Parts: sequence; structure tokens; C-alpha cells
Amino acid sequence: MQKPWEILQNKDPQVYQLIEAEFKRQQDGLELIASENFASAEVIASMGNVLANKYAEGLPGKRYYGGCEVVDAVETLAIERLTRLFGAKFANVQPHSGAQANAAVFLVLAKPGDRILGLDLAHGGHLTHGAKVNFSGVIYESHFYQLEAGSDLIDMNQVREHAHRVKPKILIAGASAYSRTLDFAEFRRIADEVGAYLVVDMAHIAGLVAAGLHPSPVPHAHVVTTTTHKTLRGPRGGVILWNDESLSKEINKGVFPGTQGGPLEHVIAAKAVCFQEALQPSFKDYQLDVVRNANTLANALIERGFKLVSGGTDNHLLLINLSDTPVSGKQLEEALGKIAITVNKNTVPGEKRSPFVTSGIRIGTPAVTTRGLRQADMEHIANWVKQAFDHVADDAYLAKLKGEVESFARRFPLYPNWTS
Ligand code: DSN
Repeated sequence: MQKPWEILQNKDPQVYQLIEAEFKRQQDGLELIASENFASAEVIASMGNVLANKYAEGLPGKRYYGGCEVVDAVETLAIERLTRLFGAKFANVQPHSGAQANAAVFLVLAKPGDRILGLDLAHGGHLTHGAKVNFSGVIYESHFYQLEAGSDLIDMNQVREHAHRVKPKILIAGASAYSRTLDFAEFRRIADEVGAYLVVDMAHIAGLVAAGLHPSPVPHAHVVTTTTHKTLRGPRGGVILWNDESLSKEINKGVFPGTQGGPLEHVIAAKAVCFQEALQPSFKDYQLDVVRNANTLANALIERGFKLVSGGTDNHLLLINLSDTPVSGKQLEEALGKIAITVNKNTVPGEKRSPFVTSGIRIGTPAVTTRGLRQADMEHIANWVKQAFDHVADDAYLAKLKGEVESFARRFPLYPNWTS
């Protein structure tokens, strides 16, 4: 089967070459960014087709354009599969991203100036959970709970105390760099005590939730948002789930016309394909391997002398804490980049370096697990991380290691059915 972008080779060689270069980068290296994954060839194919031509503002059966009968069926199928996957009553599959999903939900649950309470970005939270540089921190009065010093865990007593003091309109649970299990039932109890809506952003762990490997927020939260491209392994995009019918009209309005125009029906088709994949028993096996790989990698890094935030992981990611070392997150990210291992620098609790430098490295196993790496392979990765750390400024040494990583990565072909 031809690569889907082969059609560009003669028509637009510049873009063709760029896509080829990215494909090569993805094939030749090891992808350890915790929020990335490799969508199936089927998911990718369902994004590149004529559904991209259609305007469909509104919802299935209630559109502002004619000719929507087919995209209505596509979107209805995506909603049906998604609600089945997560056991939710209602869903909107139109958000273009997780940030858009959060914007739509916040727009209808809170008014400008209302208080919102989420996990501090520097402690593993997310930009859209109230960061001052984001709409959520500009429009709302944002407050933050932090990880408990020492354990690096979310301390529910602190969350409760903070919520009682601040009385937020929205309590947000969810993280982009937290390696432990979230207690959604307790978050909901706290939200009820202070009269807040509980919004859970499960973007990072959605695949684990779908597979039953992390408790589901769906029975507890007023509203759940997620992206579809992280552990869930679908196209880049977002969705919203909820159970209370009285919220339906408002949430749907929050997406359109509140924060978006025409939905991307080609991406919605790819979301439907992703949800169907996630409903298969093999998806659970995949997520089990993701979690096992993360755990094995965490232990292998600890054995090599690294400290991890919270001492380990329950999920798909871990955070190396470099606070006590002369090497910064930025330096280690760059050194790993030179050996074809992609990670991102990340702040750690009690961060002393700037957010552009940081003392942390976030590592996730979803993408390499899709690629076929298993627990024994995590030892190699831990060795390479250690060697990059030990030789962070030795470009000649790193260049040698790069060859080793690349020949290892090529043993796990990406999209083996594509030929050119
Ligand atoms: N940027 C994503 C992440 O890397 O976790 C969150 O939106």
C-alpha cells in the first residue's frame, strides 16, 4: 500500500519532502513524549478524505447547511461509539482539541471573573486549567492546588481546604504530568461540599480509563473532557462527555456557537475509527503493556541512580527529577534529542530553574509500546538515558549512541504496510 502522501511527490515536492522527513524522524527515533502516540493507518486514512470538504455547523439532524445527511451519520456513529466506550450518556465529538473542549465547557459552566481551581501547572497541571497566560487564567480568577511536599502526591486534604477557602465555580481534576492515580470520587465529594462543578480533563489517561486500568471519572464528574490522540491513540482532537441531560443544551452550545465554527467531520470520522479500535480486547492488552513498560522503565531508571517525582508511576508516564543534579531538564532533553530519543523537559515540584530550563524530564511509554517495544526493551532505554546524562556535553559520544538508538528503532517498523 502506498503512503497516503505519495500523491504529492510530483505535484508538491516541497511539502512531500517535509512529510517524508517527519516520517523518517518518527521511524528512526524513539518517541517518549508522554502525550504522543502513533495512530493506526486506518485512523490516518480516515482523516484524509472528502469529509474534509463539508461544512456542518450545528449537530446531527440540526445543521445550518444542506447536504449533511452523510456527515450526520458519521458524527452520530462517533458519538455512539464514544459513549459506549466510556459508559457515558452524552457526548460532543466536535472539539478540535483538548484546549477547545475545556474552553467550551468553561464558557458554559462559569462566567468571566468566576473562580476556578485546578492543579498548578508547575506541579503537573495543564495550561487550560487556569494558567495566567491562557484564556482560563485571563477570563477566570484561577487558583491552584499543589503536590504535597515530600510525597509529590495530590493531597486531597489540601484540595478540600483550598476548595472551601476559594469556593470555586469549577473544580478541575486532571493533569499533564502526574504519574499517580486520581481519586475522582473524592474530588466529586469536595465539589459537592462547595457547590462547584467537577470537570475532569482525562486527556493523558483516557486510553487507560477506556481499558479499565485507571478508575473512570465518568460516574463522578459533571463533565469529562479529553483529547483523542494521547493514550487513546486516535486523531488529534478533543471530545466532551457528561451524564446529566440538563447540561446537554449548554455544553453543545459551548462548542458551537460558543467557541467553534464548523466541525472537522474528517477528524470526527477518524475519532469514530479510534473509538472502535479502543473497544477491541486488543486495546486493553496494549494499555496493559503501556503501564507495564512505564513501570519497568521507572524501576530501571531508579536502579541507575535517577530520582523520580513521587518515586515511580501508576500510569503511562514518569518524571525524572534532576533538581539535585548539575544537569537541567533542557540539557538532558537536548542530549537525548541528539541520540534520537524524543522527550520533553518539565518543571518538577519545588522547581528552582526557569520554566525554559527546568529540573525535570517527562517520559511516557504510549508511543514506543504502539511500536512494539516491551519490558525487556525498557532496560535499553534506561541505559541510553543514563549514558546521555553522563555525557550530556560530549557530542562525539552522543553521535555514537545515536547510531545505536537508530538501528534499534528500525527493528520496530512504523506502518509496515506502507511502501513507496
Ligand atoms: N501538551 C500536552 C502534553 O504534552 O501533555 C497537553 O496538552
